[in-house]
Amino acid sequence: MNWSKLTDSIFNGDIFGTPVLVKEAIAEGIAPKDILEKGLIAGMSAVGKKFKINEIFVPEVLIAAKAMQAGLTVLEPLLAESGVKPVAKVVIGTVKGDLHDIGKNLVAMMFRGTGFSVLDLGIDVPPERFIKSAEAENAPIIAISSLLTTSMPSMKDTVELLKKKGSAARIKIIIGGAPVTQEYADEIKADGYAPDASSAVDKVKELLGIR
Ligand code: B1M
Repeated sequence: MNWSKLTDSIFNGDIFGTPVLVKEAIAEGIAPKDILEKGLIAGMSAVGKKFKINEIFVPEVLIAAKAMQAGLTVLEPLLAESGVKPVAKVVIGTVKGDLHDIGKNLVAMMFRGTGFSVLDLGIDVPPERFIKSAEAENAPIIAISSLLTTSMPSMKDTVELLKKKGSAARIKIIIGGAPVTQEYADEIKADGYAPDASSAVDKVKELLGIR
């Protein structure tokens, strides 16, 4: 298998070519786990690296994520059969009072693209829902996005509500979004902050002790 063909097809956002290459790899008898890790995830990691250093921008990342999704659609039933375990589950959403979801979707795609399982609660998510969902899904991470200074206090409410729960010891909260800063995360005692989608993945891996 020529892995660079598959990673390039993700990097270039080739929505039609990626599933074809995945099907070819399956036909060659390559393990679904290898196709996922050496092809799709490697391609998306390359996208994340370029995005982080401003060599590519949001539109390219969204298109790459679509190509990744197209490849995953072919691979997903086989992965389920072969028992490839997701890295961990992330419950993600946009904070209560806030309808912005483009950045949150990008963060969710980056998590999916790097092997995490994601439960996306959508927009306008109240603190109780974040916590109940993470508890019910046994997810170790809640990822909260906010684009409005007026909706940021609901992040604080979520952190405070979690601290009152028995599940607080095993659930960590990471926050982000244009007006959010590391200082704000420290102030509200969130476990982590990330300025962009690929840093969010790095931060969650760091919090979970995953290399
Ligand atoms: Co709104 N809006 N908007 N808006 N909007 C902003 C955010 C604003 C800065 C525009 C401005 O005034 N200059 C301003 C907020 C001001 C403030 O609070 N400081 C604003 C306002 C005021 C409003 C309304 C109140 C306007 C009104 O109705 N009067 C209203 C609020 C509605 C509501 O939410 N209750 C409103 C509505 C809207 C639209 C519906 C029209 C639309 C949203 C469409 C949608 O999301 N589906 C919209 C848009 C598009 C914007 C701007 C123009 C673009 C936001 C965006 O998608 N950026 C925005 C101005 C701007 O940012 N230039 C603006 C691209 C996206 C990829 O970036 O979301 O920052 P971003 O995500 C980044 C990082 O922040 C980070 O990763 C992403 C990329 O790597 N990140 C995380 C995000 N979440 C993360 C979570 C993490 C980690 C990283 O961990 C969990």
